[in-house]
Amino acid sequence: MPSAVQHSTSTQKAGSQHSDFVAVTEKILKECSLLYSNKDNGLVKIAEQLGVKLSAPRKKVVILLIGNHSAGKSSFINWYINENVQKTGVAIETQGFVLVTSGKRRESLTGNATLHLYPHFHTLEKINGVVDFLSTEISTSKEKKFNFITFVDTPGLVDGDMQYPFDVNEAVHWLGGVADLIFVFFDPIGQALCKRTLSIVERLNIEYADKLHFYLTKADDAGNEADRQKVMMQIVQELCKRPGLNRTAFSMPAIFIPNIGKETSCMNQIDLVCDEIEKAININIQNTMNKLDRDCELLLEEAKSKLELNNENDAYNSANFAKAMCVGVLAGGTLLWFMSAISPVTRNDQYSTFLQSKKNDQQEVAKEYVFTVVFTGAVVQAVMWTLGYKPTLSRKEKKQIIAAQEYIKKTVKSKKELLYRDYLDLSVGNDDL
Ligand SMILES: Nc1nc2c(ncn2[C@@H]2O[C@H](COP(=O)(O)OP(=O)(O)O)[C@@H](O)[C@H]2O)c(=O)[nH]1
Ligand SMILES: [Mg+2]
Repeated sequence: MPSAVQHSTSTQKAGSQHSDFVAVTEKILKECSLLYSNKDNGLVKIAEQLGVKLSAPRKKVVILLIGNHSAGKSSFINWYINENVQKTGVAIETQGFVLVTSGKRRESLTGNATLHLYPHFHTLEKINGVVDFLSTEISTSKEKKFNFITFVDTPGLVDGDMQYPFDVNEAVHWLGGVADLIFVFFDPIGQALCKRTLSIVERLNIEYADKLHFYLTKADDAGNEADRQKVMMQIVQELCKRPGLNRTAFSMPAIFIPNIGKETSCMNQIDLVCDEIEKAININIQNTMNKLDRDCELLLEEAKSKLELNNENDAYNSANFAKAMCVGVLAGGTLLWFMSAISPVTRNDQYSTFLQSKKNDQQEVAKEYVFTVVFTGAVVQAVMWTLGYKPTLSRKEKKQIIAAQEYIKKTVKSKKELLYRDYLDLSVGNDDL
């Protein structure tokens, strides 16, 4: 086959693999999310009924970009989504935190709107003043795997007199906790060894080492291969001086934005960044399905123990009721006997008087019976109160729990199996399953 034809066939194949990946991933994440958030019988609602706290899985992978001012963070985002949503330049352009995510139409959201879009970002409010410097850029871009990503662009980090209107170190650290990936960008000409960047990275490395990935950016500006190696060695040496950063190996692919940079013979390893993102998206899908699995088990377990407890409480209450009835009937019987013993009805010596005032006595008897019934009821209540009454589910609640159990066992679990098959089919192929 001529090489041009071969090339176009392989490009077509890669293109169709990409659209398959996007379609299947979108379907899995959307359906999983619906299983949680469905207003009528979503898992979040079922969990509420069972008194369990459950949150829907996150659909998008959060990627935090940090680094010195002018390291190329915003340019990377613009390149990835092929749209200039973020300002770039040598001046300090990004002053606050900007979330860049995909959506139906191009829009910019303020800090408070951002917190509504990302409820799990709410505790960021604890850091004074950050929300005023938080915003979201929604882009309609369908480039690469942008559909499944939220980038978090951060203010360029600098040392010295620069005053941030909030505790920037604290805010970056907090965002590191929420992020799935943290990309640290070092550029060869800028202040690659900015102390603020190093101390933030050191702190992040202690808790989130596995999320951290280091890149030498603007590699086209780093001179020839030997210069580039020298810059990289300098950065690594500086990183290793920090006790919290003493790793045995530092991987630091060298990247540059195609078309922005100078002509260079150096290799661009920007594809490795995209691979890392794709890996995180795959992990996110698997985590989402595993979470669905675990949450189903958790809810079934909770429903089962709620019904079991209800049966136990029912049995306990019934046994106590039987006991209370015995005591009540005995007490009531005794009272009736006692009242009868002194009543003119049974007293022979008063028999004639009884006949004379029959009507009055009938009323007396009726009163005695009513009193006995009330007394028996009171004794039953008192005994029940002494023995204790355990709360039980109403018929409606019980029915709801049984319906939820059925729904999870039949509908949710079988849907999850189908989604798993779709996912494996995508990665392994139908024939190998
Ligand atoms: N030569 C070169 N310049 C770049 C590259 N990436 C970004 N820049 C330039 O570096 C400057 C700062 O980039 P920017 O993305 O604003 O950095 P940020 O402060 O980290 O967001 C801009 O003028 C960009 O055009 C690159 O890969 N190569
Ligand atoms: Mg920027």
